[in-house]
Amino acid sequence: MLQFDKICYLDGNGNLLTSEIKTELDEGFVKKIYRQLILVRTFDRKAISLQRQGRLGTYAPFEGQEAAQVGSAMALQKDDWLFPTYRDHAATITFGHSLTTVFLYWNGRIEGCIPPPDRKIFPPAVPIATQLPHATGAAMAEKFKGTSNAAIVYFGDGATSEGDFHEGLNFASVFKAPVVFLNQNNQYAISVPIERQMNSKTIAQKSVAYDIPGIRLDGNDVFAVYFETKKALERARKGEGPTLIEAVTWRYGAHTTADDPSKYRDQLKSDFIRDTEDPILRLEKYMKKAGMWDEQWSQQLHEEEAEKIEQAVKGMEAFPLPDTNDLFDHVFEENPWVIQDQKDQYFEFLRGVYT
Ligand SMILES: Cc1ncc(C[n+]2csc(CCOP(=O)(O)OP(=O)(O)O)c2C)c(N)n1
Ligand SMILES: [Mg+2]
Repeated sequence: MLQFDKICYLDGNGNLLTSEIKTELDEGFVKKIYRQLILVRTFDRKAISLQRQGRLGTYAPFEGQEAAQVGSAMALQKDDWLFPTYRDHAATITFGHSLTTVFLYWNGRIEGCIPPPDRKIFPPAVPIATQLPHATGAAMAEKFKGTSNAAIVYFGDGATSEGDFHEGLNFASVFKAPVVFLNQNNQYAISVPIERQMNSKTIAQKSVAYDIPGIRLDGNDVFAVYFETKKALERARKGEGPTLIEAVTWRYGAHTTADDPSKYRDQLKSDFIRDTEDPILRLEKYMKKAGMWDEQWSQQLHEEEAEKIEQAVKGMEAFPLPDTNDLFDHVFEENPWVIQDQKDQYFEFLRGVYT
């Protein structure tokens, strides 16, 4: 039996389990992580609220998974690549996507896929696992060009059952591509629990087939995620090839705002995980024990981050209305007849609605 123990640096009670990282945990750095965690959680809750008010389209929440995304994205360098899924906007925001842009994406706007000019962030992959071969390809290109840039690619537990997962890992292994495969094992693929879609006991063990390092860690421990991702990226930059990281975590909410998790999950389990494992609570506990906590600072920080979110919502809502042609005109240079037919029908429908 392959054994991949779950690495944990900071437990649910805010205790540091290793002295290895102590010197790197200066107060400014810890507070920076905390601020980012609050920013993204506030974003997530606001997005759900906007969707419920009809001001945002269907939305995929990540609450519970903040440490896995923020910790790993903070380990990146400016010229690295980031390949997200539809649930990884905490990572893309941390790496530099603007909040307004991410809101625009969830309002179905193509502008929501455009990263800042100095960041290489792909649009979220909705088809499961397709982004893994893309990331491997980008990493191979960086290697062929002789740079020290790396790529990180995010994907869920369900994605590891797709062919693209295996193709991405195999190519990365063969070509020693500088890519970190960051799996967030939130233990569900929509309503399918992990034990019903794989017999493997862990996702990390899948690294063995490709002879690359596999790390299993507590994905709600932002320190473990940050420091282990950093090590993996350093290996990648030195030419030592890819790493598969399994960050074990849990999404508190629904798969998307169109889903009802009470149909397939025990809410008590979710509540228990929130009480005992939450990434933000455990960091707060650590900061209190380490003498880094200041109630007034925290209160002000919450207000500042909430204000950033409000400004971003204003930015999204001030955006000019979309052009309906955009729905049809960006896949082919010239629309094939099936798409043209759909477009004609849709415009006819709209004429009916608005006349
Ligand atoms: C190729 C493909 N098949 C099926 C779907 C429908 N689908 C959307 S999300 C999802 C579950 C993915 O689960 P996981 O990889 O664990 O990611 P999570 O949603 O938990 O973050 C599925 C099957 C899809 N988007 N793409
Ligand atoms: Mg999942």
